[in-house]
Amino acid sequence: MDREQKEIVQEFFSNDAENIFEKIEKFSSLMIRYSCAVREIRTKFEVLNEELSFRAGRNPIESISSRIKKPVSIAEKLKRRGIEPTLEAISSSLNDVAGIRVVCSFIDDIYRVADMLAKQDDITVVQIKDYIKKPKQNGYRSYHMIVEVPVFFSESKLLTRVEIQFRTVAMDFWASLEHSMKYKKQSADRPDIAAELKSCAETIAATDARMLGIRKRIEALESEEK
Ligand code: 0O2
Repeated sequence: MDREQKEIVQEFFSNDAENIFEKIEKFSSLMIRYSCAVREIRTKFEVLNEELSFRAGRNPIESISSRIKKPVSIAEKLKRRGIEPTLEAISSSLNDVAGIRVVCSFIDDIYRVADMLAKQDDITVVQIKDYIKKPKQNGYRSYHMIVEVPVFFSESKLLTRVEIQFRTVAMDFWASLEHSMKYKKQSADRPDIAAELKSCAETIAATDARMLGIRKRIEALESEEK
């Protein structure tokens, strides 16, 4: 944590020194709520994957990972947006405190699995950003969905937001490397490097489309043989 980050977290927790323990307890309790929401959604994907792989003989989901945003990243994001850093602001203004990444085999698996989740009656879809149909300027592709899921505690039911990022293995490969290079070096923003990265993203998207085409041809041949 650098000095500026330390100051942001200090501002978040200790403006009112008398209440610091109460604040920390409330913050921890909010984070428990997010981690329970993540568990609920992960289980839903695991169930879908098990069922779909039994029916189709292949796994539509390659891997699922999750994270809870670190306190310093939460405080930084609120500050960046000019929002007073309060507990209320975390749950009302941030959609990505709880995050899940679902890596699928093929592009059509993304839409199928996302749609199956969206149709579950305890899930409310709050927002969709389809960076597959409309990639970001730098070439980033992924399907983002913000959902609300109820988390049942001993005396309350709390609707909690989770950000889900759906990607193919290929999109994930590009995004992970792009993120690590951008994170480490300012020079990753140079126009020539940005253009090369974008070109890689396009090659990857074309390969994703060809792989889907190959799978469909194999499926068609297999159903002709039956
Ligand atoms: P981290 O460390 O991944 O959590 P919103 O949250 O909807 O209010 P935001 O943050 O602009 O606004 O949302 P958006 O566009 O849906 O993107 C959120 C996340 O998508 C990012 O989280 C990244 O994980 C991923 N992402 C978006 N654009 C890119 C990109 O160009 N490259 C890569 N590699 N990932 C991207 P964070 O907040 O950056 O952090």
